[in-house]
Amino acid sequence: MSKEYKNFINGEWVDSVTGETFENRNPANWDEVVGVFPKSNKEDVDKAVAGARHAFKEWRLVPSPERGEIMKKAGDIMVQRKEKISRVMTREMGKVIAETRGDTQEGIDTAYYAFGEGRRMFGQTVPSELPNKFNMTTHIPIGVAGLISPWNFPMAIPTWKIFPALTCGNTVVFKPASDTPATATLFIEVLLEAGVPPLAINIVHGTGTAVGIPIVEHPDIDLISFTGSSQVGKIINEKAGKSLKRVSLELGGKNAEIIMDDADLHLALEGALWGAFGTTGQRCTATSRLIVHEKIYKKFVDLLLESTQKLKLGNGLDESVDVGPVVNRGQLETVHSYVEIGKQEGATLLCGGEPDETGDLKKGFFYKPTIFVDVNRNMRIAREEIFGPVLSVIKVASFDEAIDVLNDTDYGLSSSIYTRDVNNAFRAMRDIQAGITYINGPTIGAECHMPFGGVKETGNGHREGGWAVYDFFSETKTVYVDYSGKLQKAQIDNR
Ligand code: UN1
Repeated sequence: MSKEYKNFINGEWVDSVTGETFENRNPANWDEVVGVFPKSNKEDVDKAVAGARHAFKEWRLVPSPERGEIMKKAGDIMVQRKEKISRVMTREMGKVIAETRGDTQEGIDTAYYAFGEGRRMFGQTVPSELPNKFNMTTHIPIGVAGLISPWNFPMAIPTWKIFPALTCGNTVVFKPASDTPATATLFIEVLLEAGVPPLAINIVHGTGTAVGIPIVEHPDIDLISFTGSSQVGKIINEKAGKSLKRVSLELGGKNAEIIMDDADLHLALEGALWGAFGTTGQRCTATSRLIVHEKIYKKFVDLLLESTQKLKLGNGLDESVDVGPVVNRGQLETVHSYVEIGKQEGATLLCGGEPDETGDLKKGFFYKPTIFVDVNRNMRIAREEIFGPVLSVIKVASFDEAIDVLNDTDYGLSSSIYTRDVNNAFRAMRDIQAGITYINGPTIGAECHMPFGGVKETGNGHREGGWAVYDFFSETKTVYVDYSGKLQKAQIDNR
């Protein structure tokens, strides 16, 4: 019997109004059902929003240091449950256990960061232009936050949204990706045990169309934070725009690593492997393009091929495995269709290029780590987000060409350059069009206390992570206190 899960709405664990359900299966072994979840719709969302709206009346008045302490407790509970959460996460989305432990750790770090922010929430005091008058800004809660998260970081990304949303005094209606509802549910259990008021946190399981869109369109939801594809992000922005909701979008990427001729090649190689094939390439920060200087191109490609062929595929619960499955059949098909496109476009397939169905692997959705060489910047495999273990290698003749190729994309999330030349490193920091640039590190590995987000079609200018996300989740209130005892007319009485 597989475990049956529920929504948490209006303070209660409940089925969906229709009683319909969906299954969540293990991508490493599709016969294994991880759990059965409520298939919800607009009516479930309405109930959740009503609960959250009600809870906001009191939660907004709880001092933010006290809210932060609840987040700290949540972090402490997650420390205790780190292994359990990580194993569930590997079972439901496939990435290897070392990485799901890292994902849970990122959630813990985000909790502890929220604890600190609860005591900061600084406003500013500013001199008034009039005598006997005092000016300041404060942060105030906004209302009900609608949070929609993806499946590739089933714990970290929900915590990036939920901890700051709650710490800032908002209440939450949360829809996790339908590929990773179990990890999300474990997180809600943690929050309730830590002391988040039950009505302040709601989880509604289901599809983007049946649950996500009603959240985005709901008149009683004040802000939306979404992580997912650029295509869906545009739809969300348009729909939310009708009611002028505040919207934070973290969308696609086509991240590149530049390897200059003066780079430490072994370091660059480790970075490329980790960036391209970690999480089976399913990160919005994944390295999907390698831009390699012609002087070291041949040597580097040989090293890359040799190391890639050593990567071990398998069930992520096996500690010796390097690369897990892709998340589901649809993703496997997308990845494979891009491989076909790459071949038709004239790129040379260096390795991989097909599913791995050896032995038990045929029970899941395993795809061999794939490298294309002789790629040029105009090919679709060099321009479109694939979200799988496919790496395109592009040869360049100079630093300037490398930067130009890197920037020649609709996206701008993460980026990386390996060089020992400090001048080029600083020019790269200035000239690369991306929200994140790593010098001598891979494109992945964001730390939770730093702003995270991108330029161009990667987002709409907001940042998650760090202090920046606390601005997104709170309203700036400007306050003037006139203690002169008389009417003072700004711009008139003082001129
Ligand atoms: C994502 O790729 O969706 O930088 C988030 C990283 C992670 C977060 C990535 N810490 O790779």
